[in-house]
Amino acid sequence: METKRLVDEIRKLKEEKNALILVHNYQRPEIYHNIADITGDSLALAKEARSSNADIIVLCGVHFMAETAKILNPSKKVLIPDPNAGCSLASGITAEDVRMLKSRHPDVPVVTYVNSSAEVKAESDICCTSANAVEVVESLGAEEVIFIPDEYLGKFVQSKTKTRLILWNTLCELHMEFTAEQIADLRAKNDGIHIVAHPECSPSALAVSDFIGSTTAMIDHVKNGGYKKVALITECSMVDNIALDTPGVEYARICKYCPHMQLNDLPKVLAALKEEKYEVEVPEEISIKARRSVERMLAVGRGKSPEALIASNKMERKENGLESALL
Ligand code: CIZ
Repeated sequence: METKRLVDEIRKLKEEKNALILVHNYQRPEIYHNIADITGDSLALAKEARSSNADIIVLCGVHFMAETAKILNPSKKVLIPDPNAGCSLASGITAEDVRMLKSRHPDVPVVTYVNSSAEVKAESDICCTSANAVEVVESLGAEEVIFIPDEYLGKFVQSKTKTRLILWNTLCELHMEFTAEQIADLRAKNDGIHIVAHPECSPSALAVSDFIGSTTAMIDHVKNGGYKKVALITECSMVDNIALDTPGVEYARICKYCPHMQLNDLPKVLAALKEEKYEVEVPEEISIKARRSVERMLAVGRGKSPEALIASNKMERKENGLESALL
């Protein structure tokens, strides 16, 4: 009953305030299934935030996702229900670290996973998500690329591309915990189980998985695969969310809850809408540079060639007087 009251109040306030609620795949089921205008991975949420006409965007996810929404649509009020919802990857590298890497590897382009702060994005040439990391790296046509901050995602991308990657040593505190031994044990106990893993897991865990993909790719794979028994090697709320959508599939749960994603709940979303808190701000000079990196990623998704990117970068530099490490 309490859930229904909260959901009703949130939906009413959302209409009254012309708010858009964007919900990441890792959010609790009561958020994901009841109040979302859009659910998805950070790439999908970024695209929605960019094109939104809402006055307020409530980002149910972690801080870097809300920052990305603000960067892409700076005139909007962007709220996050719990300002402490961080990310071990985003806090594992600073803008100073990126400047140090660039000085050690001059002229090598920097590809940054969106799980990073606005300051780090601002120091980068282009962003990527786990859904498009290989495509983004290859779009640059470079022999060598600095790929930050997730070392395991970097190793996964390295296994798919001939471009040499220079990696950083930060890991996702959740995905790093899964081991090949756990997965082998799961297989031994569950005949015919299909193992679906996220590329933030260790190379040894990925080596014994059947499918590797971003959260959205994992969801699509399970929904369309016709599997009877599945284990998702990722965040547990996502397993809860897909399980509700795929009643015919049995899930063996060795997933883990992300302590940051779990901070958001319905009472906090209601408070966010009522009190218009916690507003996410990005200083303009950081925002302009970070937007360039995120927009370049979105351009790759629209099928722009590296040549087109570099040409638009040249034009941008002329117009804005911005420096770029891409050229
Ligand atoms: O990009 C995202 O949303 C994250 C954090 C994971 C994924 O694979 O979707």
